[in-house]
Amino acid sequence: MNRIGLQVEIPARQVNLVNYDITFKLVLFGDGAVGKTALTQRYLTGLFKDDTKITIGVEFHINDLEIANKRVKLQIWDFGGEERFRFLLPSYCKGANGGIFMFDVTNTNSLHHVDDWMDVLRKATGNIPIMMVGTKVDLAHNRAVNAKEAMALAKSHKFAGYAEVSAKTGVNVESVFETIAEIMIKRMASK
Ligand code: G3D
Ligand code: MG
Repeated sequence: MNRIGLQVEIPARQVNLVNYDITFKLVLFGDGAVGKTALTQRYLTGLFKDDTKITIGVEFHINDLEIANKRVKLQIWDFGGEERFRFLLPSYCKGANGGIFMFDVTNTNSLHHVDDWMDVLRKATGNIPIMMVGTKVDLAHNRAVNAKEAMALAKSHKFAGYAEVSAKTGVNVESVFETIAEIMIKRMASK
């Protein structure tokens, strides 16, 4: 087979891989059991599995989306929030373009640990855009954090935005990832 024949045979998928306009690394973080893995799975598969296994160390996933006429390859890094994995956090954050701090609206402590998480994050990443996301809003009867309080904290920590989601019902799941992707694009354009 001649050279030209070989070129014609390159599979379309492989060609597409080099065509992505932008790749963003997005890190998810927050206490164990706030729902990072469930949110990621809901976003990627449209399903809520109530038997997510504890995340050991870090898992990462890729999703392709189109925002503002740009093709974005979103790398979603899902961090195991348990204490014994914390030593991994600075290297996990390396090269991140954006982040989502997640807490569980039925668990006040998970919100109040925001300072611990952000201290490490800011040291490791500088001034990347980070959204604050309250999870499990389907559990309205168990709600312990109100939106006003969360929003005030989000403002005082200079988060790029605040949203409330449920991986169970799917509410706001897609829009959170699209919003942070848009913010990352804007941030990139302003540099
Ligand atoms: P983590 O990855 O942050 O550690 P997980 O958290 O995604 O593993 O979720 C921890 C638990 O919370 C799981 O329950 C999961 O099903 C539940 N959960 C996650 N998101 C939601 C949600 O939006 N609504 C409700 N009702 N539950 C949620 P188990 O029982 O497996 O520990
Ligand atoms: Mg997990």
